Amino acid sequence: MTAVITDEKIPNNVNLAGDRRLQRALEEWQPHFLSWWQDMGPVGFQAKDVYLRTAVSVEADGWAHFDYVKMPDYRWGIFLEPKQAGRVHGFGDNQGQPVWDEVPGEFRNMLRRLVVTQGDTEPASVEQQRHLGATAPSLYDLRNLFQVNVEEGRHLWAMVYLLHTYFGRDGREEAEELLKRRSGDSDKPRILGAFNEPTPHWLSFFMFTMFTDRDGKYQLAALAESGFDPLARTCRFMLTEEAHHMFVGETGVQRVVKRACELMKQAPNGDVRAQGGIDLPTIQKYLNLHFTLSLDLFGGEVSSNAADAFAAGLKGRYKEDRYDEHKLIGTHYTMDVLEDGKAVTKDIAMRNALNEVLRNEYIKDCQRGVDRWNKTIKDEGVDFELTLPSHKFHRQIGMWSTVCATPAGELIDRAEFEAKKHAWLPSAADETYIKSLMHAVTEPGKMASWVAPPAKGINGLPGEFQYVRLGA
Ligand code: BYC
Ligand code: FE
Ligand code: FE
Repeated sequence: MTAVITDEKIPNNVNLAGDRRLQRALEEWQPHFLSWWQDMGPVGFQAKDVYLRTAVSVEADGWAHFDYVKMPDYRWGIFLEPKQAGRVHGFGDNQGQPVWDEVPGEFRNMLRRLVVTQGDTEPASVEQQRHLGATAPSLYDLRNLFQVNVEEGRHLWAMVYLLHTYFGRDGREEAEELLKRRSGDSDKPRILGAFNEPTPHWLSFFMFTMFTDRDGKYQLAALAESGFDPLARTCRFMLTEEAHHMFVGETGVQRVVKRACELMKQAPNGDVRAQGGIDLPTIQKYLNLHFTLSLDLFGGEVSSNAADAFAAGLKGRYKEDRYDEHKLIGTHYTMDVLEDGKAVTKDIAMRNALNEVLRNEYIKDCQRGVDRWNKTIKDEGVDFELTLPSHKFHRQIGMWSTVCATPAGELIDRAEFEAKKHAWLPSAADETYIKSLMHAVTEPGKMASWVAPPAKGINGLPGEFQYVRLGA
């Protein structure tokens, strides 16, 4: 069966109706996307009405249209920020030259690799989260999960649009491959490490949307600076949706933290677990895990790939506008590197240090979120502080992956790390405990024992709104 592609089915601002070639490519790809969604998307709930936000245009009143939708009927659209007349390269060797509307031949492979890597994370996250619907702590949370899932689906569409429109036959092949790799599959895994890790319960979902979606924010922001204009414009629009994903994560963890504090005060001996909550030291372990998995997503500390992508004008820094200098020739970045098993501070040629520069911007943003969690703890009158572990701790990519470190960043030997790691990272027993708490709560307005209610509902609606119609 060939799907009929219309503006009504695929809301867009890329003149899809007038582009026969793109229509034909998408008519072939869309049924494959839908069968991937059925096979690998959320388990269950596909026939239920979910109160979802759909982007129907890029205008202020069009990008957040709310209504009940059955997920398979979600209108996955294609939106690019409107073109800015006269835009020039903001950085790199071509700074000041007009941006490209077509793929420059010499950088084709590098650009395709960036688009494919970005595109691969989107369906990967949907696969990682596919079983969570069965144990949602409330209808509000269930709806937020599905909102994130359909939007990650749309982000896949965004990258597939670029592949189909600008990369010819190999673009179409890559678009098919994006539906064939599987998160965690040993034969055909997703490209980046963190996207092959399981998201087995809601604490890890909240940590993932806090820390891993935030990598998305920083990577998309770096690509939003691109001199390949269609990529820049696509990523700019994706960033509008990303804000909600990080909101789900930050407020999700904040509500778990708040509940832990309430239960600590209620229990005579402060035993949160005895009352069905998640204690703060356990929350710290999951923070350590998901933050460090996400640090890996920025790549190696010293990277010629990063230097090449910057030189070519394909991937910039976070908010290039903030900087005075955009060529980065002869400048340096002072950072810790590993030499003979020791951490030493060195000046690294700036272009080669750009992964670390972006990672450090990301860390600052994570710290702002952790500060807000600590404010919640303080407001509850509890004496405890959550902290971000060092960038040297528990790394699997880059120079620190070859050594062991404490969360404070002190290098230690492997035996000591192994002996202490369950004080720092979730143990099998922690995991069993967290899973034991995961039961679906389906009555509107009710919450699971381990999480506080949200401060407000979605789109101005009350907390007890029927965000998912389970009966229908
Ligand atoms: N896992 O020069 P290096 C999101 C590989 S999240 C596995 O150090 P480079 C989202 C690398 O590929 C945002 N392999 O790093 C969030 C290379 O392999 P080859 C996703 C890794 O290339 C939540 C080798 O190691 N977007 O949107 O400068 C839900 C040496 O690489 C990893 C992007 O990532 C890893 N973690 O930087 C949904 C943007 N790291 O070529 C969605 C596009 C490195 O030697 N991607 N390697 O075989 C990029 O800009 C870059 O590919 C990376 C890596 C920043 C990821
Ligand atoms: Fe995304
Ligand atoms: Fe996201």
